[in-house]
Amino acid sequence: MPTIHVLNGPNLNLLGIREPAIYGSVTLAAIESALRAKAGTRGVDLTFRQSNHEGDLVQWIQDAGLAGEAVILNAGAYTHTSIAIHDAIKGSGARVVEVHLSNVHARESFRHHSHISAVAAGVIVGFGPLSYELALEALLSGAAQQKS
Ligand code: CA2
Repeated sequence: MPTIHVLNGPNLNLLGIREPAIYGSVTLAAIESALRAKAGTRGVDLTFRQSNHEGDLVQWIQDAGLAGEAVILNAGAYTHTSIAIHDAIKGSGARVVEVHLSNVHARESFRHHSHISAVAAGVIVGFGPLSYELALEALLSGAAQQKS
């Protein structure tokens, strides 16, 4: 059974608990459940993880890429700062779909640039929890083929 890794960056553990006006009231655990249900019907094994530490994300991306397994990545604020995550995607050849809950382009200018987009197969922003499901659909459909 193919494995897809869903990786979540800093502060996403607060989803549904704080700032509902921006990020909504759905928790990360609820996003995981919905995604697992969808993946289960499509014969895909999911890992779903969150970390507030950049190095964890770098390691998980490397592991997935070197194993030839795809990644759905919401790197949180590291999206806008992390050359290490960019390098991990590029260096391991990970096939990554970048996702964001909010429309980062309609927010502060420091959220407009992503270090991940240039090495991602595609980017889905602004659809709340549905962003993750659209990313899964893109990977399952074969649309997200491009590797970094
Ligand atoms: O929209 C997204 O998915 C983001 O990746 C979320 C990040 C933000 O830094 C990116 O620019 C866009 C922030 C995640 C923090 O999530 C929170 C949730 C509830 C309360 C506080 C933070």
